[in-house]
Amino acid sequence: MAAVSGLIRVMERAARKAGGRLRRDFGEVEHLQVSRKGPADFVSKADRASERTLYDELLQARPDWGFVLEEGGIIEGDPTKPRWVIDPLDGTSNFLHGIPHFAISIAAQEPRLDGKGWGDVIAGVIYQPITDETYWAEKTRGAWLHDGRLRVSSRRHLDEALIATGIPFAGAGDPNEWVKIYAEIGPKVAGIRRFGSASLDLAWVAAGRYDGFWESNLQPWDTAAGCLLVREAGGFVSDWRGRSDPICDTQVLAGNDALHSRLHKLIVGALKG
Ligand code: 2AM
Ligand code: CA
Repeated sequence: MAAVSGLIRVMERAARKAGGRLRRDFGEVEHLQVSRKGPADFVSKADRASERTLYDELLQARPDWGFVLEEGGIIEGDPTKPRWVIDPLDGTSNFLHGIPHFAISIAAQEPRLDGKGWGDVIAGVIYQPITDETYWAEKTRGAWLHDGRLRVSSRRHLDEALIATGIPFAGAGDPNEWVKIYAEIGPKVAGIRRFGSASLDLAWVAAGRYDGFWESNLQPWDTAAGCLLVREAGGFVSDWRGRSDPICDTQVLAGNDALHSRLHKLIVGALKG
């Protein structure tokens, strides 16, 4: 049974409050699909309202901590204290199209001991409002779905592995790089999935649903909580060169030890030629 810390309680309370609002707004989106203007404005309002709720709740709980917000940018706090790294609506395109697969991602990142920049992510919460699932992790204390401990999958062979990815979209990312990597990995694995919410992709790797995940060109708020979840669930996260930063955002490769290493070799091979 997980002993939930005060920090996780604060994060989960904020996520649930913002998530309840997103759930209600998602119900409205379906009605707006057929309107001429479409639901885009409404969705960006829902996104900003979620961020505002998270900001207000977390500021009240930890008044001197700073923020890295997807919408609002960086808000400096006490540099000796951790800061929040927040995606108020991860999977915006899904939300916009009435597809119930999106999440709120909140991470707490501590300053480096030498005072030069930011260090480890010490806690992460990924909340999926539609299923009411809270994935959470704390550094050295494991990864959890509610009070159930998470472990990455134990599959070791590519031909039985289900791998998630993110495909470059709307001018973001390098489609040629993705195609090269896909050409190496796709034919060797049991399946590829692209569900459009990087934080949930990582949470599902931590939960052993996916056996691995790769995507490039992500942002810190997409990956900060999810990387901690995968690591605390016994998995590995690195970039294409095998470097394992606290927040892997520009390139993310995640999986258990065996599959991380196999996928890493395939990516290196794919990009060599
Ligand atoms: P967002 O919803 O917070 O913008 C996966 O590819 C990541 O890219 C998602 O976590 C998503 O985060 C972001 N993204 C932005 N636009 C996207 C799009 N059109 N399709 C898929 N992902 C998108
Ligand atoms: Ca996102």
